[in-house]
Amino acid sequence: MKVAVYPGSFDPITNGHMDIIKRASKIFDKLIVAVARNPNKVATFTVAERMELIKKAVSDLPNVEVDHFEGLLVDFMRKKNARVIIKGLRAVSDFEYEFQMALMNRKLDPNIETLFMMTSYKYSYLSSSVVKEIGRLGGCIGELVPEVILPDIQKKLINS
Ligand code: COD
Repeated sequence: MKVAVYPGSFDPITNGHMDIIKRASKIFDKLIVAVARNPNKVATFTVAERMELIKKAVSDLPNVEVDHFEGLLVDFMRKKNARVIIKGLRAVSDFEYEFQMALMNRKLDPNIETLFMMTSYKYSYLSSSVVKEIGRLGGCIGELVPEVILPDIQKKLINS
């Protein structure tokens, strides 16, 4: 069984993330969306909230699982018996950081490969930070996040 892991902060999940999830889930038998808990980074949504939002958004994708991890991604990969990390690339600016992480993860575990998927053109400008900024200022984020979780995200952002 080919298992891949799509790790990220997902604070919160956007339509850009969803596009990668949908496309990767067609290639692998199982895709695990892994929410990173980073104690050094202040997140807007708790890990539990981020997982809940993703679960709602992927409810129609039967081979997609939602999980979380703390610590090294390669340790989580081994625990899940997965060898492939999926990453999304939006622009050249993503490349340097992702390239460094891919090489470092392979150094930590030579059995692990990182596969990059190019963003769809219409999501190339989209990030969780942009969603949070627009949402907090009362702007329309309807086309930026999955419809099914739009009210949850709007409510949290207005109150944060
Ligand atoms: N279109 C396509 N892809 C997108 C889009 C979009 N619009 N928006 C984001 N993405 C991609 C990102 O490029 C990334 O691949 C993924 O989606 C998740 O994005 P974010 O922003 O939610 O998450 P990040 O980039 O903050 O996640 C970083 C990790 C948590 C994956 C990383 O820090 C990590 O692996 N941490 C664990 C600790 C560890 O093992 N460190 C050693 C690494 S060398």
